[in-house]
Amino acid sequence: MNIDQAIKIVKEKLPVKRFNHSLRVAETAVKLAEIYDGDKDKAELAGVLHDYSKYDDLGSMYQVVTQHDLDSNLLSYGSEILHGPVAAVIMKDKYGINDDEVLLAIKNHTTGRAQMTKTEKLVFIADYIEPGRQTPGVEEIRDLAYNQGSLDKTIYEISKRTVLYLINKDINVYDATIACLNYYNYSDERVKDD
Ligand code: DGI
Ligand code: FE
Ligand code: FE
Repeated sequence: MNIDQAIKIVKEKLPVKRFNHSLRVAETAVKLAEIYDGDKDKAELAGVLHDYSKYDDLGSMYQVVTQHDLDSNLLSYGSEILHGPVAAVIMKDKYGINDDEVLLAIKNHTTGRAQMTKTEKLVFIADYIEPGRQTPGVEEIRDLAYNQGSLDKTIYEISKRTVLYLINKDINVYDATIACLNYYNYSDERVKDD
């Protein structure tokens, strides 16, 4: 699928605010790809498509999880966690996207995970810092991403904030979210392999 087709299906599927968010995530991911020597085309495509399933009906999402043998723990969560994994399946099966980096970036954009590919990192960060986001403290994360030269540090700081937010609200934290937090913890002394 080329970028124009991607924009078209997302525009037809999502409300205008969410469509505009998707375009801003794509633009931000491309900017980050320029800074961090990533693949701009993959970052852009995954950015445009990442929230494709954001408002899918929950029953159909659970069906995708079961029929495609996705992590059964997903069945304990709502659309917040499901929309990435479900969109990745739809992009592969219905729209024929075969690029694993693009599919993984869509799949894991909400939670992150340990050992992300470059494109996953770019989209994960772009989703948090795109210019429409007004989360308290987001400026600090933008500064890290644009000026401090470390994708991994940026990921850790996003993960940390997300986990603290969830715990404070007594919301369950999904396994991949915790795995991401631990893996990118730069205070931890394990040698990272990427
Ligand atoms: O889809 P977006 O709104 O653009 O952003 P997103 O896909 O990053 O979703 C953010 C939401 O996902 C936010 O409300 C926090 C929630 N979230 C992230 N990690 C977890 C989580 N929710 C639960 N229950 N568990 C998690 O581990
Ligand atoms: Fe999302
Ligand atoms: Fe998003």
